[in-house]
Amino acid sequence: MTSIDVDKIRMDFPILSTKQNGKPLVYLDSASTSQKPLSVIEAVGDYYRTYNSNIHRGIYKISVKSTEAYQRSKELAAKLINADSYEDMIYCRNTTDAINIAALSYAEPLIEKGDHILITEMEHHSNIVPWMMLARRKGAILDHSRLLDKSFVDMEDFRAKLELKPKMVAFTHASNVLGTINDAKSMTKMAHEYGATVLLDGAQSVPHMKVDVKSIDCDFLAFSSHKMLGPSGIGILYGKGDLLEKITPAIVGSDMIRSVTFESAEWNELPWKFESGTPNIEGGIGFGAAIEYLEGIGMDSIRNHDLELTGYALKRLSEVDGIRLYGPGEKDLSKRVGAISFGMEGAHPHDIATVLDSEGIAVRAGHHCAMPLVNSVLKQPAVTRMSFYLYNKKEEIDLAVDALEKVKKVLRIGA
Ligand code: 7TS
Repeated sequence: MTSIDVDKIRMDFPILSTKQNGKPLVYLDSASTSQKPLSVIEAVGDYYRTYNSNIHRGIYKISVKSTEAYQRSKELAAKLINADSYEDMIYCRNTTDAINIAALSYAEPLIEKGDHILITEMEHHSNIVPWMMLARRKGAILDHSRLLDKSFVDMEDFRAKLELKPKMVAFTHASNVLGTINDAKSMTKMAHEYGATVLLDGAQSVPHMKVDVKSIDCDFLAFSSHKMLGPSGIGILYGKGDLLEKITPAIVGSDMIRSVTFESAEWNELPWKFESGTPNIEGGIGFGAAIEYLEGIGMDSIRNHDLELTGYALKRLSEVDGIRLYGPGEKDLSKRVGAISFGMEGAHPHDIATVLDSEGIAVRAGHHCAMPLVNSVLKQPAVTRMSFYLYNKKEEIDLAVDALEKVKKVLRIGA
C-alpha cells in the first residue's frame, strides 16, 4: 500500500495531464530533472507579478519582501537537511556548481603536490572533473574506490585508499545510474578517522529521502533544486559553519563584500560572502515553495513510495526476456533509490528510448554523465534508465514494460 495519494498529487503537476505523441505523458526521467507543482510555478510567477526587486539593496517594501522570501527559502532548506542555520546554505546554480565552489574555494588552497583526493567509481562527471582538474593543477593524485558486484562501494578498497591519507574525500550519496545508496554515515566516519574533509553529492538523495547532515557529519553537501520540484539554475552547497567561515571565496564582487577600498576588501557574513552578484532570486523563492511541497507530503512517505515503485519495477523488468538490470537487485531494495538502468539484448539504449517516446514514455538513454562507471565498470556504451518520483504510479511502470515488448517487435528481436 502506498502511503501517499498519487492521484491527488498528480493534479498539482499540470504537465502530467499533457499528451506527447498523442499519448498521455509518462514521465520516467525525474533523475534528470523533476516536474514542477503549481505551487512552485505560482511562487515564481507571483514574485515576477507582484514583488520583483533585487534583494538586500532596497529599503522599500517589495525589496524587503523579496529579501525575506529568498532568505526564508534558505531557512526551509536548512531545516530540510537539519543544518544548524541558513547561514550554512550557499545558493549557487546546481550540484555541479556547488562541487566546483568547494573544490575552488575550499580545496584549492588545501591540496598540495603529492596529496591524494579520493572519489568512487560510481561518480557523476560533476564529482570527478572538478577534482581531476584540481589534482592536475596541484600535481596531486586522484584515486577512485572500486565497486563490488558492479553495485556497491567496496569498503575494503575504500579503506585501503584512505590509508593513502587523502585530504579530500568526495562521493555520491546515491548513484544516478545504479540507484545505489551509499552508507554515507559510515564512509564519512571512516574518512574523518583518516583526517579527510568529506563532500557528499546529494543530487539524487536529498530529493528522495531524509538527509540529515548532522547525523551523517559530512563537511559539505551539494544538491540541486531542479531535481526536487524546484526551478533549475539554483542549487545548494551546504558547509559546516566553521569551515565556511575560514574559506576565501573564489568568485568575488558585488553583494558578497562588506567594505572595499582600492587596496583591500572585507567579506560579508555567511552565507552571503559566497553569493557574488545578483543571485537567482526567483529560483530561490521557487525552491522554497518546492521544499514546502515536499515537506507537506513528508520525506518518509516519499521514500516509501519510491521504494514501492522501485521494487515493483525491478520485479516487472526482471520478467522481461533479454533485460539486464544494473545496480542492487530486489533483495537489496532498501539500498536503492528509484533510478533503474537496464540493457536489452539486441537493442541499443537509444532505440529503446526512441520507441518508448513514440508511446509518450520519457526515459533517458546514454552514459548519464557517469562515463567511467558505464563504460569501464558496466562495460556498456550506454544504458537506458527509468527513474521515479512522488507523482509516478505503478500503471506507468506497466506501460513502460509493455512498451519494451513493442521495442522487441520493432527491432525484430527474437524474430
Ligand atoms: N551528481 C549526481 C549524482 C547527479 O545525478 C547529477 C545530475 C549531478 C551530480 C549534477 O547535477 P546538476 O544539477 O548540476 O546537473 N544527474 C543527471 C542525470 O542523471 N541525468 O541528467 C542529470
